[in-house]
Formats: sequence, structure tokens, C-alpha cells
Amino acid sequence: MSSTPISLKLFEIGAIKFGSFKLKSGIESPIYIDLRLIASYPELLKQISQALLQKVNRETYDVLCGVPYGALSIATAMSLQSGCPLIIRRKETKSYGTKQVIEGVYQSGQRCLIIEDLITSGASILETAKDLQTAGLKITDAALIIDRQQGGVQHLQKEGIRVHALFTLPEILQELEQQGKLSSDVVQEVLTFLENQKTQVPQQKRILSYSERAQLATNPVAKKLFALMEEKETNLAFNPDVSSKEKFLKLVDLVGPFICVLKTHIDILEDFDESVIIELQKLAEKHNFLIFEDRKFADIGTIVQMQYCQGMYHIADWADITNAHILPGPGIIEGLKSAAPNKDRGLLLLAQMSSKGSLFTPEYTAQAVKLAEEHSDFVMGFICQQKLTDDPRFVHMTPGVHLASSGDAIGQQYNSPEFVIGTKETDVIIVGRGILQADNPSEAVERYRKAGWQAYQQRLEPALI
Ligand code: 5IU
Repeated sequence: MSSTPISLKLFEIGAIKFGSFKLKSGIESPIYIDLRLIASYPELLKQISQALLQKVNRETYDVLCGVPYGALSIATAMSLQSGCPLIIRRKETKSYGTKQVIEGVYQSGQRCLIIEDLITSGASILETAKDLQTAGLKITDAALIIDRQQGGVQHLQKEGIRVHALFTLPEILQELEQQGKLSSDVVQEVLTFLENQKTQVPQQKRILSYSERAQLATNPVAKKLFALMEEKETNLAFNPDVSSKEKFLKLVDLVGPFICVLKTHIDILEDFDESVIIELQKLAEKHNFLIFEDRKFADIGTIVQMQYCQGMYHIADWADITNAHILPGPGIIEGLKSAAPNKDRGLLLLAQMSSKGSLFTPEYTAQAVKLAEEHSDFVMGFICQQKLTDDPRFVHMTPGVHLASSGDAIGQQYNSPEFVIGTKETDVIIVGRGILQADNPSEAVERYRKAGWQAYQQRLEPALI
């Protein structure tokens, strides 16, 4: 069997088909490639993995990692044949909370060879490379079976990754034609299709720093926040969800030097009186942080106006930031905005929640982005679980962050600071119990600050971003 060319074998098992196929994008294609079928043909899998191992100098890597899922079996077969250890990248990290994105044994600084079945734009390889890099691995090479010749190799080259492909798609077509499996008409049709499909090599995105975004922000509180984050080197927000004002103020004084935002649920305090606000404002001045009352307004414009400015708490008087659900429509934003006309105030829109079974849908989240764009003088950003827009003016703040736990018994789901800032590309981590319930909260607050800040700095580095 190993004497049969791999390309012919791929055709024989139906991993490469010719005809008329409707792709996910709706486009009609004269060719269809599904290399996952290889896993069902052990001899072919062996032949392919041997060929891939021969393609890349063994001196250039320490571990192997297949892009999930198509290349997992290939990478495993390569590992078995070469004795080179394998690591696995999880694709669905979210539902696993703080569990590792990368499974297996490896050390920071080791070189990882990425294995893939097919390359089109290179996006899947880059995504895997980014997770591996976040885990401290070095990525210089990727080995794969087929290069569709649609820009992916050049894209990866720009990002510092050399691609070793067993075949280009035109080479396979030529081989099949020579073997009498394809007519020259079909070959020509497929080549023309591929030419028309050529993807643009995407421009490398440059990540803006917090201070650059301070210049661009259209809301005054967002401007202040971005600037102070850079100045204090912190993207950590803390919520001391405790019920006594004494404990609350003590904690705030303790964490103040390490945070950019202090998030409150003022109605949790059992002994609330005006002195809390006076002391809180003094501490905000002393330690240079902003105050965010996590009030989650959800009523019609006129009611939220009153809830924001009146009642026991007079939130608009002391909270730089508050937040609102968009369920009632744009009136809630207009109501809150008109309630604090002469103050620098910012509103965060609730676009996603961290809790299990949350009813937020992608369409609803997209509406939050649209409303933010339409009210960018007052709306400063989002409470969310991932970056929602490339618009640099908006701050993305993410609750549900913990270094040691994956959730609580009543629905909270946690991710790590590295995952939230590095992979999900949000801006601020919101931490409560991770610090509050730590044996040593003052040590924990610095640990969270450092983890969040390092993830941000890594994101700013141009390579592979
Ligand atoms: N919070 C969430 N998830 C959300 C939203 C708010 O946890 O989606 I919107 C609040 C609740 C709590 C804080 O005040 O963020 C998280 O605290 P812990 O880190 O202690 O779970």
C-alpha cells in the first residue's frame, strides 16, 4: 500500500472528491476535501505521518501539537512513530472554566511543531499557535498535508511560522490527471475555481495600548480609565462583596494601590450610611481608582433616571461608572445619560454574563455593540466574556475570573486572567472571591494584578497576534 502515492489514496478513500458541492458559505465548489477520513485508514495514516516526519528537521521541535480536530490523529500517529511527546490544545475551553487550554506535559520555552491537515487562510493554525504561545511554547514550524495555495502559507510566514506541506492542491490535481483519474477539463475547472477563491493575505492587526486608546475614547470616564490603567500598570477591578462598611472600607484601602476600578454593590452593605461614600471617595482619591456601582439598571428611562440620582444611594453623585441591561431598548441609556448631565459619568452595557445557562444570545450581544456605537459619548464599554468589537474606544470588562476555581455551586463560571485578557482579548478582569477568600488577600490582589497585566503585555507583542 505504501507504494501507492498518498494523493491517489486520498482520492480513493473519498477524502478528495470532485463534482458539485455546496460549501457552508453557500458557494458551489467543484472540489470537496475532508481529510478527517484518514483516521479510518490506519495504513494511510501511518504513511502520511511518516512523510510528515521526514519533511521537518527533528532538531527543530521538542513537542507536537495537532490542530483540533482534523489533525489530532495525525499528530498522535507522528508521536507514536517518532517518540516525540504530544500535547493537546482544547478547543472548547469556556465550558471547562479554568482548566488548562493546553493538556499534556511541556515546559515554557520548548519548541512545538504544529500539525494540520489542510491550510487555506492559516487562521486555524494561528489560533492554535496563539494558545500555545500563551502557554509559553515557541512556534516556528507547521507541517501539513495539503496547501490549497490560497494565501495561508504567506500569512503564516509573516507571523514567523514556516509551513511544510506534503502537497499543494495543484500538485495533487496533476498527479490524479497523470494517473488517469481526472480529465484535464476537471483539473482546469478546479484550478480556475481555486484562483477565484484566493483569499487576501490578512493585514497584521496592531493591538493598541491602553494609553493609545485613552486618546481615542469618546467617553471621559473611558479616557480616564485607560490612562490610569497604563499609569498604575493594572487592569484589575475588585469587588468586595461584603456586608459591613468597616470590612468594606478596610478591604478597599488594602487593594487600592493594585486596582484600576473598585466595583461595588452598595445595597449589600447592612450598615450603609453617607459616611461610606465619603470614605470611599477619599480612598479613590488616595489610591487613584474609579468607582463602578454594579447596579444593573433594567427599567424604562424615567424610572432609571430616579434610581440613578435619587433614593438612598444617589449613585450618580459618586459612581464614575454604572451599568445597565439593554432589554428595555435605547430609552434606558438616554434616561441614565440625562440624569447626570454635568458630571463625567460612563455606562457599561451588559452584553454577556458569566453565569451558567445565561440567556444572552449572539444577536442580543450584537445589539449591545450597536447601541454603544450610537451612544458613544455616554456608553464607555461592555460587561462581557470576550472582545465584542475592534472599536478601540470601548472598554471590555469581564467578571467570572479566578486563578484557582472553575465556578461556584450556583452558576458562577470562572476563567483565568490569562484566558480572559490573552485569549478572549478583553481589557479589565473583575475579581471578587478570588481575592476576598484568599488566605492572604493582599498577596492575592498583587497576584491577580500581575497575571492580568502580563497577559495584556503579551497581547501587545506583535508576533503572532
Ligand atoms: N458579575 C458576575 N458575572 C456577570 C456579571 C456580574 O460575576 O456576568 I454582569 C458580578 C457578580 C460579582 C462579581 O459581583 O461580578 C464576580 O464576583 P466573584 O469573582 O466573587 O465571583
